[in-house]
Amino acid sequence: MSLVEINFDGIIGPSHNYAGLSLGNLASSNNAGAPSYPRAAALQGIEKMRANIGLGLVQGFFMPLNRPNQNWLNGLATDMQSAQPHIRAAAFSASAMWAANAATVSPAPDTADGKCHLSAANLLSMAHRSHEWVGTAAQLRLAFANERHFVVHDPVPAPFGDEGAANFMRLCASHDAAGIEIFVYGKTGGPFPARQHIEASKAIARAHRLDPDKVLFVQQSEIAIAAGAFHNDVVAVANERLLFTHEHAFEYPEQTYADIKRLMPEAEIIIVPADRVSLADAIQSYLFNAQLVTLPNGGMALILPDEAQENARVWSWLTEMLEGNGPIRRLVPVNVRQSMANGGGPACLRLRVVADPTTVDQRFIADAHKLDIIAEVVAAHWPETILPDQLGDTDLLDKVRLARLKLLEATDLVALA
Ligand code: SUG
Repeated sequence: MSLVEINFDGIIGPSHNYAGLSLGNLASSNNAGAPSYPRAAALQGIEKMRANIGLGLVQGFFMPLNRPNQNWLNGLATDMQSAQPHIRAAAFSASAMWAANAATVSPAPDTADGKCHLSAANLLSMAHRSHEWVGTAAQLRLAFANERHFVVHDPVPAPFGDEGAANFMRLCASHDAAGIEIFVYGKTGGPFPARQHIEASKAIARAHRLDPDKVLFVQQSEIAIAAGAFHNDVVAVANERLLFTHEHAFEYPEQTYADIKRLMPEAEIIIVPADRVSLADAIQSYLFNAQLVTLPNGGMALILPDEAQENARVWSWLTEMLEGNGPIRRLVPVNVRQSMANGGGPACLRLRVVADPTTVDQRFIADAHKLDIIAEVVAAHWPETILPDQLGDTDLLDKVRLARLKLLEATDLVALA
């Protein structure tokens, strides 16, 4: 059995729109009310998956969830026609596209029972995300149904907020070796909420049966959250023995680096200094919201948003780093602008799972042919554009529901309907 990293991307759903729902996420607030382009958005996501397959990476995907979420509206005793605008927008959001928030994943080499553990995230800090977990958990239970290899957990109970893998990092000699797991929680974020609570992180570490000596709980810096780093993966990313981080990502950086070195002496830490790349530039460009991946022929690549290349200070720091012959050997910019405009970069769109791909339900594993089929459904059925005042429009709601059903049919996943 060979354990490899599989990146599962959330397919961008047909209801993708800009409703300004995420306080503390500057892109979401700044683009509130702008027209969205769901078809272009989903095709951008599919192109990213194609490019990653082209790099030799193993790629999977998750289906969009059923939106609007009438079950959630039922709980609130309303429907799309009569709900208040913010409730309507929350029920309609395509936010499950950001699969990094779907779950926290502890691969088999790290756990006491030798199984890969996945905990669906409750996402309860944001109303529109707090109802994702029901559909997400159902999907995880289908994709990772093989109980010899996987354990899927329900979310941590309220009021302890959990944002999944966006506030989690793993360092290891290689993906298939036991590693250390780093849970990053927030306490305060100035005017913005700290979404990840330490109680949730600790509960997940226990549920996943991690070795307490191989786990760190690290505090996100208040100034990073206040500057718009609503998730830790906006200011830091790890892969194998490398941590790539902004100087101001953590509240106690020196202690954090020392703890990492204590648990894993061979860890390497690349720190981007604030005098070269400010927190504002890091958050605007999403340079850290990159997929830091190991290429099949060795060496790492950063798959980052085009916005990082367009920021002169960010790009000059990155190109200098590349010349320094460090572990990161390639920069691969990708166009995910529709997602970026809601604060979701390349890393937000994917959930990493280290597993033997043959143990995963094959319907969730991508190849070029399946991506062609998915792209055809998107081109035929995803709305071209959604304007903010259209969310109660019954024609649009019907179109969005039908589009998802067509995708479930085309991928043999009608069981998720
Ligand atoms: O939770 N945006 C998402 C972006 C999630 C990014 N994920 C990671 N960093 N891993 C969020 O804030 C905006 C939706 C809107 O405003 O319409 C939104 O939910």
